[in-house]
Amino acid sequence: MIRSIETILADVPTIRPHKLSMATMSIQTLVLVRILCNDGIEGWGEATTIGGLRYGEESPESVKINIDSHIAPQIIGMPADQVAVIMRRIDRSVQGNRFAKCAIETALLDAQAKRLGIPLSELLGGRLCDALPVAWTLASGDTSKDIAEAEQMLERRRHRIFKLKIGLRSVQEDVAHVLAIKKALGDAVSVRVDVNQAWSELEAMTGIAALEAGGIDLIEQPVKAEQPQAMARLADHFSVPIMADEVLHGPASAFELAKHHAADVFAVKIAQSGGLRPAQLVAAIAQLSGVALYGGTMLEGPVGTIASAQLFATFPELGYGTELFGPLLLTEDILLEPLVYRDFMLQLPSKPGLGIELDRDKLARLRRQ
Ligand code: MUC
Ligand code: MG
Repeated sequence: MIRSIETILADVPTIRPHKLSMATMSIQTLVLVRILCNDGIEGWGEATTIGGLRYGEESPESVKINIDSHIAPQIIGMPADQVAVIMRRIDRSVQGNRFAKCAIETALLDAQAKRLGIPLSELLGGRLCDALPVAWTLASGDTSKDIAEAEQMLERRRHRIFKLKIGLRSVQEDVAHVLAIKKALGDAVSVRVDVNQAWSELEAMTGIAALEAGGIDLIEQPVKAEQPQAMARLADHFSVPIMADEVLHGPASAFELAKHHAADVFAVKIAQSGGLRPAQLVAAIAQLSGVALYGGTMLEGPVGTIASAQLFATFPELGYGTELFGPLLLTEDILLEPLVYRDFMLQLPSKPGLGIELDRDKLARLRRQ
């Protein structure tokens, strides 16, 4: 039986300002959900987002109040091992709130996998690999700082895929910034861009043409999420792959995007999808329609990061790797044993459930009162 559900907000400073087209982050607010069951088993989930309400339509505070007021009261007392029944009850009575649903579902699946003594990936169909490639996002806003940061990552064998955040400056300035970084890093690394919806379709035509000619490997969400037809035209026009991110809100939108071939690649995010099982459907739709996959992040801490990894490790194809670096952007780790990043890959734990253990003292210190 579910005994209690607690939603915790913890503000953790980032290692440097992280500049996106819609927000500059200097703090990340981790949104953590802890579900305690009558058999003593505890499950953890995460609903962290980016920039308050600047990125998505759920804020850390709205997730907390909606779980505390509308979701927890409905499911406390339900049999904790009936995860599908619990999630159906929530889906029938709560519109939207995909991040909140993801955190609850993750916590329930973590508890259930611990109960069964298996890693979460086994509950999700079975692990196909033990480590996942991880990209790093260069977003200091300064070309030479970004190059130095990338060189350091290469030297430490932590990342060899780099995603550049652009869209704040003019198209010409952004293109110059990206191509300078690509030139400095050379052909052995993959350089990609995330425009975070900042371009008009015309700007995208100019910008992508220059980036494609300069050897950039992937263009993420160049235009507004409300313009999937423009995405489709861009995907049709260019040979450099176009990736859907903000436009992708779970299985129904994945189906629409795939039907109209509005993207060559999907950035699958568990919270944007509404949970691990919906994200699994997004991946299935992609696979069936010939869309490639990328494991996305909302810059979650270790709970959401490893939950995502447990799912992505079950994908038969993950052509563009992942960007599961969220914990590395934070100045504080909330795990007793930090996640292992080695040889450009995030290593999956083999312990039951998510396979991690939270540092309760650390969390008690960081959590909002
Ligand atoms: C996004 O839009 O992809 C992922 C990496 C990063 O730096 O920001 C996020 C969100
Ligand atoms: Mg993105």
